[in-house]
Amino acid sequence: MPLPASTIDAIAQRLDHAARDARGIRMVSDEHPEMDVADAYAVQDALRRRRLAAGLRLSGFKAGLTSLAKIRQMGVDSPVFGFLTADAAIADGAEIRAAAMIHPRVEAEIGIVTKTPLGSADCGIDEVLAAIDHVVPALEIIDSRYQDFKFDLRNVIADNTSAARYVVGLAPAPVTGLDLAALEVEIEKNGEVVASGNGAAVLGHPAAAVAALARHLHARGERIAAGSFILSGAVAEAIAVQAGDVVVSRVAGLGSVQARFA
Ligand code: 0L1
Ligand code: MG
Repeated sequence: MPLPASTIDAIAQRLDHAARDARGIRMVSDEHPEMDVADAYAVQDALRRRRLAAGLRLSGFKAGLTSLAKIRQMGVDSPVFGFLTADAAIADGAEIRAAAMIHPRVEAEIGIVTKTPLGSADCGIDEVLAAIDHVVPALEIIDSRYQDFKFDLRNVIADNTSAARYVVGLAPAPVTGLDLAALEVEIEKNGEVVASGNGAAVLGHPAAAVAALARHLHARGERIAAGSFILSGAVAEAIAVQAGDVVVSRVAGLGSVQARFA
């Protein structure tokens, strides 16, 4: 039996307050062990409604758990999806207050901006590529609202897949002539390379993750609007950060993007 609407709204409020107060909370399933994945997306929808009702603007979507290693680790057969709001966008190199989050981590991603609406039951890589206006190096700052960054699939979906902030690089590039799967990425923390990856680490191709997002939204009666910003998924492991840290992602042939924590 699905969780009642009043319970869904109460859980969304709890998660929203945890993010607002930068205070880790216990997993939702501790109190609601019966919560399933459909309930969890209903909580995420309620969280989105709360934020839009508070005046925030939907700027796009994200795919998460997109590496085969993470998918296997979580024992799932599909990535997870979340929403982005415009207030969470940080200018390249601008200061990000670490204390406003609980335990932030940074992921290097390929950011995608759409030029046409996207979404169909059988959306695939070609449909995604045709809908892309430009791509750009991006960083996602994830911050689980759960204590110790510990959760399972339904809990992380309810928590909007740990979405917290994102940084969009300043050098947009047309997708024509670019092989997104072949893009090589190096991630530096405080001047030292700490991780590397490539586009293929994202479900084999970043557009495959966006296609999965488009199919997910289509199944829920929604599409990706033209002009949306999409975080396609991490190309390497997430890097834990604190005040004073600087993380740079360098994408060969595409430029770089920086997150500076204070
Ligand atoms: O964006 C991501 O891949 C993160 C998804 C949620 C899992 C996590 O917080 O590590
Ligand atoms: Mg991510």
